[in-house]
Amino acid sequence: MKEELIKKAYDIAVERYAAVGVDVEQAMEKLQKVALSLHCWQADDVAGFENQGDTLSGGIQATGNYPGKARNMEELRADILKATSYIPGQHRLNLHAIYGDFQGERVDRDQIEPKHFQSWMEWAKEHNMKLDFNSSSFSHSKSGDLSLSNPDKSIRDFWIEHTKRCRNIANEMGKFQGDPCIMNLWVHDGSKDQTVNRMLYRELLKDSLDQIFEEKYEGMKDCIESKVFGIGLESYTVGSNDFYIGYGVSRQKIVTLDTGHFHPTESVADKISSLLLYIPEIMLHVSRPVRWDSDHVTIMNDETLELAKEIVRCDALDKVHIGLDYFDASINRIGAYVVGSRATQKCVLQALLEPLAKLREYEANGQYFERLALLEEAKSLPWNAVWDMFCFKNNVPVGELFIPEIQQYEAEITSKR
Ligand code: RNT
Ligand code: ZN
Repeated sequence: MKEELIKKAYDIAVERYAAVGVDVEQAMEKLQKVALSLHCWQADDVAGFENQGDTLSGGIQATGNYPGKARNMEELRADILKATSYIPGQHRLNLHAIYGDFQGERVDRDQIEPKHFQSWMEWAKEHNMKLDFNSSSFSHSKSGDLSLSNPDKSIRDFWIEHTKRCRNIANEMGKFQGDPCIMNLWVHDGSKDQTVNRMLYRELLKDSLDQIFEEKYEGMKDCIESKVFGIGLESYTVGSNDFYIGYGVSRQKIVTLDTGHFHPTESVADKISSLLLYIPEIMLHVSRPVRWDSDHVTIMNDETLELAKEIVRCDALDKVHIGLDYFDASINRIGAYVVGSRATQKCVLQALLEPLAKLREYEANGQYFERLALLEEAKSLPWNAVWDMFCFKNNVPVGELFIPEIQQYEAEITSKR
């Protein structure tokens, strides 16, 4: 797109927004500081590098078999760099424990060490990226239906050891990068059919978590993620929303809200303000559930917009970490990263451009027609001109211009895999 056109449209947008009391420059500055935590697992359909047969278990599933997925660490890193070159701003990378640099060695989950992630730390530093981390309870011979809540002590201890080691690795990452590594803990534990032992498994999970969190670290922050149900575990989830809210509040842990992990009509946006009154920070897994926790690519839909608006309305951009979590294996995977990341950023930008002062004035005066009218008009204010300028300033393709570039990378690289 012509530079002149981008500037013209931007200048008009600045004026339109100024008329409703919004400072566009300031909104752009704030957006520049929002680092998304990009999930590494979109690049290879959550396979990882353990080379153990790669069957995805733990109630999650990547559907589709679009050609070109990353088959090893070099390809995964190249694809992620390619994706980030089309996403404006500086972002983080979220690794799972199964993505260690194991050098072809079989390293079991209760044996992983910081050294298996050393090359990641160096690579991330070289590319000016900070790392986040996740323990991995799925896709393993000991995953079964229950990991941290397993009544079999040897299995439970195995996963406790794994998760403790993950916290240590996350701590080393945080120290290395001079910025806390956020470590997410999600376990699939649950039951396909009715259980008569809901309490038992939850007691065990609570006890496992207490053991895992005993060690205090400066370089990392813990977050815990609930879910409604997993595939094959439909009747009961040990780590439910209530379970983790209770745990998070009582232990002051970060709660992770995955937008695919609630009942379809439940508003995740509504949860931000309540949670922030009781816990210090929130981690988000922004996703797109289609009828279930399907992990479709995030788009700029009402749910994501509302979520972004709530963060800004709560003035909580520094307390809410925005991570992505989806894995669509049916389309170009690099394209999936770019579309989902840019959609999330567009939502944050629109939230930052909301004429909040005026809206709050109306609300305080009981002027509800005026509030509704301005909310409606704000939807069509020229935020897209600001977005184009943001992309332009960040040296990434403006508008749909990243499509041919991803097509070219596909023709030259990923289609040949
Ligand atoms: C699963 C959770 C979890 C995973 C990743 C791979 O339902 O959302 O966050 O998607 O850890
Ligand atoms: Zn998630």
